[in-house]
Amino acid sequence: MSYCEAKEKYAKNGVDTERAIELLKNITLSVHCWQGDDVTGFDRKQALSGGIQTTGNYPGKARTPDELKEDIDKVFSLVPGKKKLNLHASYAVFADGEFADRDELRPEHFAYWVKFAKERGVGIDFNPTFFSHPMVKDNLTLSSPDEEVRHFWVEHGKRCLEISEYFAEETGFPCVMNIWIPDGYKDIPADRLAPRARFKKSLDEILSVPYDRSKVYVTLESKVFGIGLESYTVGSAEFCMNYAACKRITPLMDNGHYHPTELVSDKISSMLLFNEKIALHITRGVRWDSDHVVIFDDETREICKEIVRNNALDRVFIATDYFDASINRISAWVTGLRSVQKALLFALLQPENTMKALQAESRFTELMVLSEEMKVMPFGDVWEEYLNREGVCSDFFAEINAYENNVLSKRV
Ligand code: RNT
Ligand code: ZN
Repeated sequence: MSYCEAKEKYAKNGVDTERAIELLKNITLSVHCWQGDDVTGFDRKQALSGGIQTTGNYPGKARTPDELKEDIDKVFSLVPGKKKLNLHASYAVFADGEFADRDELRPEHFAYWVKFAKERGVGIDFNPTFFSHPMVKDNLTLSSPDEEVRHFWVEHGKRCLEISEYFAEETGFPCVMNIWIPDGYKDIPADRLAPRARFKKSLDEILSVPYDRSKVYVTLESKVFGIGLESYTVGSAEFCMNYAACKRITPLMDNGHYHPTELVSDKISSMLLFNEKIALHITRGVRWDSDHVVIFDDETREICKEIVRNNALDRVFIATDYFDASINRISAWVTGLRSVQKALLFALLQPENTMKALQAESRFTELMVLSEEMKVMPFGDVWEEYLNREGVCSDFFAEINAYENNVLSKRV
């Protein structure tokens, strides 16, 4: 009943809720696996490094591939719409007694996840892991002046390209392979150029491996600073944007990776004008790149509005990237993913043509009034309807609680 009323109210504003629901159903979110275990992975289980940090010690963290798999299934069951699994190389699963270092990883080390993905009919995205490893020397990987270190990580990148292609072939879905390196300096460097030149050379070496560009989309993620790397990061915005443009790979913007008043929502349109595809890591930075759980806030909505009103749903790879260890991790995961979907739905329910026309006609008073009115439309009823149609419960806290009692609390 309430949905019918909501539908009518939206229709009066020229918005078709049925169309919005249909479009939302088909948007794929790339679900980051690392919320489940505080970015630990299975290959080395080293302390998290690279200037990123999880804080909190909530019980029930996944310790094994089977536990992580179980948790991901729980998350998938509570999140509507299309999903992909986003893995890091550090989540390789070895046979008993076997071990392969990052420069020797092979597709078979990810057969576990391919089986998982195939059984669930989802694709896999991938990330080489350039952190939490003894070969990260002085916080440097691909930009290291130590040739042994640099070479090790170039090899890692090459191995990951091969694994990404394997994911695409096995699952039938293209694989997005994202490169992010933590490299940088705590204090003012004497030479800003040489590390970037080495990073450029290393990327060229990695990308010299032939790969099928229709199956693997390589993305490059920039960053402004990291913890302990406050003064300089090698993979800055300018470096990554220019490199991606020259090499015709895909730029990736993480909204925690810019100065605090700089907004990714304002960057999307420019990036779309010059790139066939762009990629996003949706996160929530609180005072720094803290990777808080994404909520239904202004900037998440604004980012989604940009994707929708620029007609770019098929040109933006949307992934999540946050990790909170201070609350139930399944709940954190689900809340963040649902928030992105809510923001997408909210964007799909805007009378965008009317609003664009008001702007073009300089009717800014009316535009403001309409924008504010749209915020109090019965959005929740449409969201609820979407969840019902997808067969996903809207009150997921009870489910999470039961899962905590029956599964997570037993992990001691
Ligand atoms: C770090 C980057 C990067 C990582 C993940 C784990 O600041 O955002 O994307 O969060 O690869
Ligand atoms: Zn990121």
